[in-house]
Amino acid sequence: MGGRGALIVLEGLDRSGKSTQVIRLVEKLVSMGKKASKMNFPDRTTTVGGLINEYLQSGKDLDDAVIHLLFSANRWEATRSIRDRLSSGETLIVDRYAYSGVAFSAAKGTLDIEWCKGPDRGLPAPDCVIYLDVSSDVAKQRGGYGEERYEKEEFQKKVRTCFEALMSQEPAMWRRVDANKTMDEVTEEIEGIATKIVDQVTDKPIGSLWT
Ligand code: T5A
Ligand code: NA
Repeated sequence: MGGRGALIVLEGLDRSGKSTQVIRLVEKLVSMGKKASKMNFPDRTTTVGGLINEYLQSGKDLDDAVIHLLFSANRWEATRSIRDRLSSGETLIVDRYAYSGVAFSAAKGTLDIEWCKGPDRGLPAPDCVIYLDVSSDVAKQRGGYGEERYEKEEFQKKVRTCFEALMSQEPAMWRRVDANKTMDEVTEEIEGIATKIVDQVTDKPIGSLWT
């Protein structure tokens, strides 16, 4: 017993099933007697998050660099809480993080990946990123697709290419899960990965992202 909690991030294209799986994973860890909670980015409840929400709902137009920096600021707002909670032994399961930040901004073609990584350098580093790999055909059949700014097939293909580039830069950090499978199959695979990570990190210092 004792030691810090794990920072586990779920990433993937829109409709890959991240929010569904984050909730299930937290429930599983809690049922195993672990202290665990979920977080999500963007956090639309803060002042910065409100601007992001307006932008995503296509109401507000912002320069590509400006919205990129707002998404990053929205993570920096949470860093003290993330560090404190991990240190107190709580595991955090996070629905999107800086990888979505880079992949969605770089996919626009106006900003390169290295520039996009800049503002998120120094955030608490995840212990593992679980990538829910969904095909475009499957994603677009799932509920709600097409309502927000980025939910267009051509754009999602570019986002996928950016995620692949980020994965190839840090292969040891990422675990790829086939998210075309049923919810229960995906849940089982994620639980296997996450429960091991939780047990492995207790004595490790919290890392610093991309530094
Ligand atoms: N963004 C985000 C940036 O540009 N920069 C950033 O820095 C960040 C953090 C909003 C947008 O912001 C962009 C990326 C996004 O375009 P969001 O609020 O996380 O980000 O997006 P949401 O619209 O809330 O969520 P997603 O579209 O990403 O969906 P999820 O969470 O991947 O999928 P989920 O779990 O809600 O499932 C979608 C549907 O599919 C079903 C579910 O029941 C649901 O109906 N489903 C399955 N059906 C069959 N089989 C399965 N295995 C299924 N899993 C889920
Ligand atoms: Na979601």
